[in-house]
Amino acid sequence: MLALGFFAPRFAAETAPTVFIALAVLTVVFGVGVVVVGRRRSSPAETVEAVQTTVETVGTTSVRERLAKARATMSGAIATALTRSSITDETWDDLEESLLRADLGVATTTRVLQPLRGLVASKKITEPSQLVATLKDEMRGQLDKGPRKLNFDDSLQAPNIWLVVGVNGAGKTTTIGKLGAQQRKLGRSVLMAAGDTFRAAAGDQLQTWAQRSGSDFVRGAQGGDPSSVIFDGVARATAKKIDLVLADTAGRLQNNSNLMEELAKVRRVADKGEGKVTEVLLVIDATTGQNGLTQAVQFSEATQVTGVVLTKLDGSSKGGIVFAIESELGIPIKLVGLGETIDDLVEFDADEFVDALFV
Ligand SMILES: Nc1nc2c(ncn2[C@@H]2O[C@H](COP(=O)(O)OP(=O)(O)O)[C@@H](O)[C@H]2O)c(=O)[nH]1
Ligand SMILES: [Mg+2]
Repeated sequence: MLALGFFAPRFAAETAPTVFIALAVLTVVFGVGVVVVGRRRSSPAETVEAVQTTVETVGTTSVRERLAKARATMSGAIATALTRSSITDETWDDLEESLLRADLGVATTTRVLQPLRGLVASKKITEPSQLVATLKDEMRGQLDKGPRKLNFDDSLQAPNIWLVVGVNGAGKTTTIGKLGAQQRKLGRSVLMAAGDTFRAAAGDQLQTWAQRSGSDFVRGAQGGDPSSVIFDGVARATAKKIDLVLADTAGRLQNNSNLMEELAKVRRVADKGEGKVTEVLLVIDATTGQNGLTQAVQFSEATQVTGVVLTKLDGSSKGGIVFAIESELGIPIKLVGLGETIDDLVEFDADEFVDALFV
């Protein structure tokens, strides 16, 4: 202790200038570093992108950001593939692993990799970077089943009806809420029909969305016949010359009757009145994985699905199910849910989706 007390002041006096100089050097180096990084951030190309962002691509940027989780999953293994100096068995393992992790499923994974194996075997592709670029093209090619625009028949002298189906908790009611608010912004009048009579809370939830967006609202008794709620909704919309009926449905039923039979009936009854069903949207939770394909087949048989809404992509590292749904079933993915607010429902953009999955 004593020795320390004796040496410390001397040590400080002798080393102080050195420490000072070292600190000064550090400050300068760090300062230059900050300036360099700052400059890099505002390089010309990126400035242009930033300007465009404020004009048109606000949605795009946020979609990219919010797809970060999906991207992170794929890009790990793909980055590893890119670090290899040549295309080896491990490269194929890396790619396969990343595609399966993103939930493309075995069939789709095999299908997108098959042509690439041919190109590598015939030496048309020799570099890992070429391989990844071609994989990206191949994946884009699986997603060309447009049109993705929502069907709205302007010439109809009666309400357009958009039926929303899907399993419990997939995000049907939330999607109707967002969709209704967006359609109201487009200037269309909207009526929301609470065809999920399974829980009273489902009707309340939809009513809140209807009030928020300035939409009309129709509900029935709890446990009542969903078809009659939709029928009443269409009748009311016709009488009030409302443009669009958004029909919510249940993902499970009160009794043991078959959900698919019930939905088929809802669809028939909806078409029976004055209005016309111009869109049947199947809502699929992105975290569902390959089971989403089975759901798509079943719901499609019952209601002739015209488009898929993939929800919860903000919290999922999956979403690869969209490839199987489009390429195997030919049903276009029309919308993507990226959160719980009105602005969190965006049009599906295949190129952007594939881009987001890569580094
Ligand atoms: N993070 C996130 N949550 C969502 C999304 N869509 C729906 N949800 C949530 O998922 C839950 C179930 O949604 P709901 O609309 O009630 O499902 P429904 O049973 O199919 O009608 C709710 O907590 C919603 O807020 C989305 O795109 N992202
Ligand atoms: Mg619901």
